[in-house]
Amino acid sequence: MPTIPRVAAFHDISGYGRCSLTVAIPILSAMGIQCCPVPTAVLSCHTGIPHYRFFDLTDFLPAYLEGWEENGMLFDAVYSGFLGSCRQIGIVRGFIEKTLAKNPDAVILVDPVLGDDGRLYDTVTEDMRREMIHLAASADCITPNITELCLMTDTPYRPEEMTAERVASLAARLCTGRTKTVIVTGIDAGDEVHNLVYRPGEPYAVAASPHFSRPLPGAGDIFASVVCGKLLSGYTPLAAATAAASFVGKAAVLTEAENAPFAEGVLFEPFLREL
Ligand code: PXL
Repeated sequence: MPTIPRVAAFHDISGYGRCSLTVAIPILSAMGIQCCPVPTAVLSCHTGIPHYRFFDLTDFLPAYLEGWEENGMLFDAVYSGFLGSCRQIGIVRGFIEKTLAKNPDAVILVDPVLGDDGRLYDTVTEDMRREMIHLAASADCITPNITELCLMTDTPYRPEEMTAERVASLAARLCTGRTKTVIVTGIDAGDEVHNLVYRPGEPYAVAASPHFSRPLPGAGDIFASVVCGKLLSGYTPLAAATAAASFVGKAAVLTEAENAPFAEGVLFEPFLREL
């Protein structure tokens, strides 16, 4: 039987808007990786779209994961994104610890989904922000956007002051615990968007995509899902970030060319076979 890497993916499922599990599953599958979802919440659409309905699944998670444990299920990676409650963040930490005890080589990727454009998402509380900082320290690689970088380092959000050096020095503060790679996404750099890869003891590097003229919800989830798949395929963090920036860039160009409404998110499906 071919070895197909297996990822436990802790994200919500939003029925409309192309984010979280509805991007992680197709992207990982297209890369030849099995994505085993752990749905953290069910939403009718993501929280950036009006009239969303949100159902937190925290109470179901312990039994869900116990069922996996009783079957002895093993994972090559744990990948988390949008989490529905503070308690849930602790549950993900517990699952990471158990996974690493069984497979010390497992890749742990935490996308610390907290907010964008300088503010927390609707469902994210101050307690969740603090817990997310703990969770991030148990990951090999984290992928905060600029807002999340500021929220996690108690830094006022002033994107105009975010030079590459400043971003790298804030990223360095997040290299605690297990974390060896911080990829800061969505840095506005004029006609490009930069994603800065920081690893302690190495010069920082940048993976660029074209600049988008409007917010693209879900772009961070698409980016992190490609990074996850590429890290599992043996790419270096910079090569993984470069592949992710290129994929998001192509999808963003199409989204703008089609003038797709905000609620559609990023039109990525036509590019899946290129992964
Ligand atoms: O794209 C991040 C994300 C994921 N899941 C949900 C969200 C958001 C951002 O708004 O609302 C439910």
